[in-house]
Amino acid sequence: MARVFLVNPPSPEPVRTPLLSFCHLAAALRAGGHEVALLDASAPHAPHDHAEIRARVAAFAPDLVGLHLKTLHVQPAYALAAALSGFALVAGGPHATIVPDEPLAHGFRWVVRGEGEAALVELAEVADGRRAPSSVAGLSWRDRGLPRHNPERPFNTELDALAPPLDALDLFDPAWYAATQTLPPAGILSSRGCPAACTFCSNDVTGRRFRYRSAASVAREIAQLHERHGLNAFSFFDDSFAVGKRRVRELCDAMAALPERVYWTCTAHPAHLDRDVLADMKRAGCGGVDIGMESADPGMLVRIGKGVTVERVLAVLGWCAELGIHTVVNLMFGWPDETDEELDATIRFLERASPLAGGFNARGVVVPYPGTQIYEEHHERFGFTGWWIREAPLAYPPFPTTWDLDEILRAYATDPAIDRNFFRHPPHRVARIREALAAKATATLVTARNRNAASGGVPAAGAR
Ligand code: B12
Repeated sequence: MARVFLVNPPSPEPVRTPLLSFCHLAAALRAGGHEVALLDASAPHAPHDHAEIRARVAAFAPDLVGLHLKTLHVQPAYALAAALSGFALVAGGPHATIVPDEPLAHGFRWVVRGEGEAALVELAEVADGRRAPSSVAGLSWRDRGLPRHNPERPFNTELDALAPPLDALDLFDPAWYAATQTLPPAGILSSRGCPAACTFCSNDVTGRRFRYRSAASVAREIAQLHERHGLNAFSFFDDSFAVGKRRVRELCDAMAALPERVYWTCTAHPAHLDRDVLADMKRAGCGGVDIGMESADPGMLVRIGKGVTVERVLAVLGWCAELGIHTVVNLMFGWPDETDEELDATIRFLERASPLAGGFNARGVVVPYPGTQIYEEHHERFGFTGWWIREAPLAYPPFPTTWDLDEILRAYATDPAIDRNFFRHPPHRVARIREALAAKATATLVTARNRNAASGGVPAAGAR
């Protein structure tokens, strides 16, 4: 039996719900017979001070201390790793998966690449002395000072066999989120992976191979959410919820058959949505869909590998409006080599989509995450190699916490990534992107105001 302490490092952009990946990891460790403690230091009211975090970790006397790494917030994570020197540190998460050598050079002894449940349990067995590190697939480690990368671990295809994530929820202190009762995770995963090949997407952990849980297994988790927490509203955190018409229908049937009516949102690719699928989803309690579109210029949609047309998105928005499903359309600006005309096509689309869409995403300037095609193709040309570690972190303002429209406008209408101007757009285009961000935020506010007026002030269930 090993003792494992997991820490989600403090982040300038606080997250107000328990980290779903920690629920999965902690539940797997417990199911494997190990002792787990955790600290979500990214939560707004959790301890953020390094000395206090170190004291908590030390009090648990762990054999392993695991940190979750995302690219955008890796600098505060490495600062925490330095403060935790002396413990056997293991890194995991999207950033650690893409650049495993980097955490190894920042005080970590181990790095788990990819999905972590089975690998972390096996690493706990290494800590126990029951296993050799070379036998853990997907593990990178320092072997006599030198980085060593074990072979890849295949994607987990047995998602129904995962330990139930709700079994680890008691490890999160409600006070970290200013809650009085245990706070449930905001999300459920019905699948992992996304078959699309978008040039900007950083989904290296879950990858392109689509895998899914049985409808019965998902329905069981939803029923538990209600039994244990009285909750009947949640989001699906799947990369791409609507893959596979038969699968979606089975899942929707299972949700519609639950004794309690549920309300949920998801993220879906417009190519997977048609009127029938959306009607199934609505029947099963779908209140909102987050739609990835990114550009409304036909040539740009091809260049970024989106696999969708402007007409298709408008059709999806029309079906959703007809069925009463709230939509959030994701649009981004500042693509590599984006021309004035291509940018204007997206700005003009806001007007076409506004009468149908529930709103648009916050911010929206393209960020080249490591491992993505747009990073690999352009980092040398534009000189942004290793930006996440070489430059000051991008200072995103926290997301609004209230339905205060002015607060929403402040958070949505700006984006620190435009100041960074990764793809060296000329000044007139940077100015145009700033206008586009403001136009997108305004379009969201106008639709929100109209909806609020129509519903007597009740906020609609929005996607993220
Ligand atoms: C839901 C979600 C969110 C939610 C999280 C809510 C919550 N309480 O959990 C919210 C809205 C808060 C969010 C915010 C952001 N997100 Co987000 N999010 C997701 C999404 C859709 C699902 C996350 C999830 O649960 N995945 C499922 C689990 C199984 O995967 P996982 O989280 O990677 O964890 C596994 C492994 O990574 C590993 N692992 C993870 N941590 C650790 C730690 C250790 C020690 C070990 C051993 C292993 C390990 O094991 C886990 C279980 O298998 C992913 C897409 C995706 N496919 O993951 C994006 C994703 C993680 N987000 C991303 C980004 C960019 C962000 C933001 C930075 C966005 C922004 N501000 O611009 C913020 C960061 C906020 C912050 N302060 O951390 C990127 C990260 C890319 C990167 N290279 O870092 C992703 C991958 C989306 C993408 N395709 O680009 N996000």
